[in-house]
Amino acid sequence: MEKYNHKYGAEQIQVLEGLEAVRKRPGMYIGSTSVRGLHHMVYEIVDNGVDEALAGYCTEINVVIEKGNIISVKDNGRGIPIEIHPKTHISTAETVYTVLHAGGKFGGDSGYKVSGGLHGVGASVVNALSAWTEVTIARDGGLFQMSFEKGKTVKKLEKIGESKTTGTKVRFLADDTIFESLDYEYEVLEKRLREIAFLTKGLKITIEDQREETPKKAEFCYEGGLNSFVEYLNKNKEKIHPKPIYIEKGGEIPVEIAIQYTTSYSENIYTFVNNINTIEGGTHLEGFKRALTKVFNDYARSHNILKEKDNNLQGEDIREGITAVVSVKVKEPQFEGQTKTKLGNSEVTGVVQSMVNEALSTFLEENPQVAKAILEKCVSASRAREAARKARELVRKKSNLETSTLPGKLADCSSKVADECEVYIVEGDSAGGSAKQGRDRKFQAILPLWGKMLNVEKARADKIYGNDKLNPVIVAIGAGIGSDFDITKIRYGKVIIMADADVDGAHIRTLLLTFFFRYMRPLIENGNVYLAQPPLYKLSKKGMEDVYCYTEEDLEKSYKELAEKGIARETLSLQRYKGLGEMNPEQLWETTMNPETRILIKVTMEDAIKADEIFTLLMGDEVEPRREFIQKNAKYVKNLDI
Ligand code: 0R9
Repeated sequence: MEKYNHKYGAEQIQVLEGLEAVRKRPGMYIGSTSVRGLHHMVYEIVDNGVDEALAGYCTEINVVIEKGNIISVKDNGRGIPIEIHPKTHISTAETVYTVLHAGGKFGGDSGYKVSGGLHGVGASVVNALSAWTEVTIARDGGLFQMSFEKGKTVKKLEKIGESKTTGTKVRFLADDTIFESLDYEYEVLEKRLREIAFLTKGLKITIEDQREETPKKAEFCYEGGLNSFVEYLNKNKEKIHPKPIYIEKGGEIPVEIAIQYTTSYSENIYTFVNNINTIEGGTHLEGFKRALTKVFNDYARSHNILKEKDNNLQGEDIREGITAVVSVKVKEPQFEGQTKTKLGNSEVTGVVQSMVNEALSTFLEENPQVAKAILEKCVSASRAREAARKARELVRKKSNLETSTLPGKLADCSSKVADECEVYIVEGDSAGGSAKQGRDRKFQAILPLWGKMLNVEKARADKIYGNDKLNPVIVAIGAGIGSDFDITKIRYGKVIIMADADVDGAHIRTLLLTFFFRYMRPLIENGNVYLAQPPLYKLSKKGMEDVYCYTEEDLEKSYKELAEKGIARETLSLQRYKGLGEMNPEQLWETTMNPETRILIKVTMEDAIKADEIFTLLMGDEVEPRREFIQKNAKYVKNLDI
């Protein structure tokens, strides 16, 4: 049996120190040690397989969540090189797994490494943060294996058999002393793998969850690439033209774009850089938007759809109802913004802009039917915008939107320093009453909402300004909506949605999140939107301080902890809260509003996108998918009033 043994040299000692640094500050390398970071461990390994696919050598990647939360990722590429590396004097494969950033540095990246997780840190970080890792390589007719514990080599690469195929398989168990939890969410991994498959035309990706009795499975492979992505995003929407518009260009900065318009009023543009979702946009999005506005205006002018006297269509008119995916590959991407998901490379704007200018104007000339259908929609959006402006002015005059008249239902706080102020948007009048009494009026404002909400899916901005449910929310926040929205004017640093933990509460939450997502998006991007988490249960006993539990697991944990203190389960009385209204003001303060003890969940763009998707499904025009969703989720949506 061939062995790749070697003494540790100076480089190897440095290596161990490097991986020790990763274990000391895991957050710096993997983003966080929450489940989010845990999922990134999987993406890092999958990305290495995707790189091999982009280099043209791998056609399939298989991901398995094995029992005990062990992850296995296998690709059918060339296999990681096994020969002794001239610099480290150990096998290249071991080098990749033990030297920080070695994948790129040691030239194994096919010269053009474009894929990469959020942090692009690679195999050695995953290895450092795993209780154990096992790597099996099929290459040169042999099967080779090596293994590690907490980043340290415990079995050097050795030949364990023969193989007729080639490929790499990595199995690892994330270290539970580093991560808060090892519970992978199948749906989260599935969604990301589907996304990668859309972004990597022709690559087959499978996922299997073996943790349950009946394993969950999915397989993704899209020959249509981004076209399939856009069709998937629009599957429940009414399309304005049958096929997505597809543009692609190679070169130094490859760009791939698919566009399809629907009859909806929202704008859904998803952008990716090296397969990473750039939620905050950036220079590629900027270039895309500029070109879109110019091409449609030029076409409308030259085909007399816009007359000489007419104003140009504005960007937002042209983007109403658009679903688009923009994917670019950049060799040295600069990520900026709060969550480091905004592309900063200035050279990308011009590249995207000129390629869209050219390809889209050619497409419109060659497909006049499609051009006409889209422009009709844009012109109608522009008229609606004009109507909205008038409605807004009317409302402003009526209710002094921009001056001091706040909604009558709002119990405002006394502080005027937005950063320290919070507004609780509370479902129902009775909960609103308790919240008003229980709050700290210095910095907490309460806005009760009641009755049936407006369906924002079916309304344009003009209807929203005049709406008696949403108008108080807009006025209380004080920063306008849509393209008028000005984050510097917000009156509260925290906008907190407080709704019951039942289906009606979920309905209100979905509605408000969708509204914020569509009309006050910077509020979510800036991290100002929160969900309050009221307790589900109260455990009490004479002489004992009440114990509040926020989840089922929380309740079980509390029972256990109290039992350890000699308080038996049978002696405790359990109250289940059906709604916020059941709590008195003091209880509401203690459990849900006191900054010292409450639990607040910060809403991310991903939450908002999910809410928007559910919303489109529930409120949109397509009946069949809605029926399917309700049937599938019948036990949760029994009381949902739609
Ligand atoms: C299951 C996850 N897959 C991987 O981690 C993986 C890495 C990898 C790879 C190469 C091929 N397949 C891979 N799968 C590879 C091979 C060759 C050149 N470049 C890349 C070759 O045969 O010449 N590697 C990624 C980094 C490295 N290999 C290297 F640094 F070791 F070269």
